[in-house]
Amino acid sequence: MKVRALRRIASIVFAVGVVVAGLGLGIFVGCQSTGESFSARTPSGEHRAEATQTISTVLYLPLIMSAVAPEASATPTATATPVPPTPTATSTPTAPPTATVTPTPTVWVQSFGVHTFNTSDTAKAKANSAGVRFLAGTWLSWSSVEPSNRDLTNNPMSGNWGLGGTIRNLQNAGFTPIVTIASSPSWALPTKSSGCDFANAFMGEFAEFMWAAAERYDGDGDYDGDGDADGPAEPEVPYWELYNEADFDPTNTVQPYDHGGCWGNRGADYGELLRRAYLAVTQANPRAKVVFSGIAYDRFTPETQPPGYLSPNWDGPFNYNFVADVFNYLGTNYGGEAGYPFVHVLNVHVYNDFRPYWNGATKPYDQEMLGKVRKLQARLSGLGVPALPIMVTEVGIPSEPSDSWTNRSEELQAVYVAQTLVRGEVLGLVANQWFTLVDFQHELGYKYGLLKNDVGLTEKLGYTAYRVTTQELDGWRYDQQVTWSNTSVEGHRFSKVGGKKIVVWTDTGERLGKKGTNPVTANITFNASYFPGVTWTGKLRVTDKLGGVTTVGSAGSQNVSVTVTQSPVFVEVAP
Ligand SMILES: [Ca+2]
Ligand SMILES: [Ca+2]
Ligand SMILES: [Ca+2]
Ligand SMILES: [Ca+2]
Repeated sequence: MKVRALRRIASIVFAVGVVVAGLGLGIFVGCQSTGESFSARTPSGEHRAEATQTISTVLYLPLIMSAVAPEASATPTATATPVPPTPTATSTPTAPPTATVTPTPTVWVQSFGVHTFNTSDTAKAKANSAGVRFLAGTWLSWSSVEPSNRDLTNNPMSGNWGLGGTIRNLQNAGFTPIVTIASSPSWALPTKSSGCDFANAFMGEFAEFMWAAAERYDGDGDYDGDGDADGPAEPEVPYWELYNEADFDPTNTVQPYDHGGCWGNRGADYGELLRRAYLAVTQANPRAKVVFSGIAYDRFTPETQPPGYLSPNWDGPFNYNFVADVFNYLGTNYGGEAGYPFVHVLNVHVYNDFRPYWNGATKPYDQEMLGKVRKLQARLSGLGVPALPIMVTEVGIPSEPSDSWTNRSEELQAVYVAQTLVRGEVLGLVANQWFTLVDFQHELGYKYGLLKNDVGLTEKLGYTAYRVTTQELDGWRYDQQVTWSNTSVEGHRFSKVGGKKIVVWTDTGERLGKKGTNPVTANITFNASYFPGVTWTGKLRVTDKLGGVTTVGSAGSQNVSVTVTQSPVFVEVAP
């Protein structure tokens, strides 16, 4: 079984609270040292990795596992039937109203997002044209705000704040930003920390920082919450993510390049951090949402990985039990306290290379992202954690280069873009961030972007697929999964008043581009029963991921056959 964990790099530019990071497979290592470079090879030579950190504050150490994966015997999990969002009943006032009671509309926003390091005007314009709603990749560094410890409780203006301009620019461009808290200040670090965690003695200081941040960025110009304006209104930050990939265990020694430090071996401490931050943020701004760290939740340490995990190929530094440790701590100590479980949104990263482990027991159900998110949900439910909305702050695949194990191409990337955006809507994600919008300089040349990092940010096929998918699904709510006898066919139906649309593709259960595997082509038949409530004509309009349209069938025919591949198509009854 050959495995090669390719070398990776990530460089981070930190400026005015925005970190520009390089990341591939969501493997995050927090690191605050600068100018550090390192490389490592396991004795077996099967794993190899190098990473170089150029600028520093936070280091991402993503890893592509180009591997011949052992067959995973995935543990069967309950197949959750997706429940379409139901409108909230609005009570009618019974007393004779003197004023008109306006029901508060339920704002429904689709999950389309990107993670981006590039927030240039061109990048923002292209993201907007592609239908992007959410932007992740903006960071607020605690160490930048408080390079030395300040009294933010009595004088919140004493912090070095600088996030407002960035947030305002993103919001003016039409995006909802997700701000990630990172990089603890040196005075709060535990011994050997790299900046991605802090010592327990500073929990109160962290809460103070989060309170001051949420109070400042709540849109009212009152920076200290005393009811008096202190300056210009700063833009409101709607989502605060607390550290990235906090399930990293810095004590893991599986692979020497995995250094840095987060919370993976300190689940209880992260639980305390979460509780303190949640209480502080919601006090300062009851509208703001506290988002769990986007956990890698793959490449688990050998000690913690669940039975059947893809060991040894996927061994890594992430603690499978981190989330359980967090919520067991909170449930045991604060389960009865107002605010439990002290987080508004759960958050997990999804990378296609690891999908075989997460697939549902029965194709075509719970494949890939659907499987990973639902298994995580089932696990938390088993721990007694109330159901939480979910966000995926990273999901992606590079368009190049290919290697001995994996074919990569713009075409395959575009296939994954369309599949991913659909699966995110199927799950009802709060936000679903493609990693990443624009290619970034990567030591091994991995191109995760939908746009090339050239002067004009040239659009790749993945960009077109993103735009077409959001256009096709704009305003369409997820309805249900639809199936055929061929279980390699994955189909999802969406609805609108008077309309049904089915997105369908084939899925082998294996990662895209895996050498030695062939994508499946299937001929499937549609008839009126697939489009309930829609007048059947015998003709179908089939739109591919790049926007090409064909009409198949003929007027009056009962059945229409369509050939499908791994590349998603959008199917509607044609007039
Ligand atoms: Ca302080
Ligand atoms: Ca305020
Ligand atoms: Ca004030
Ligand atoms: Ca406030």
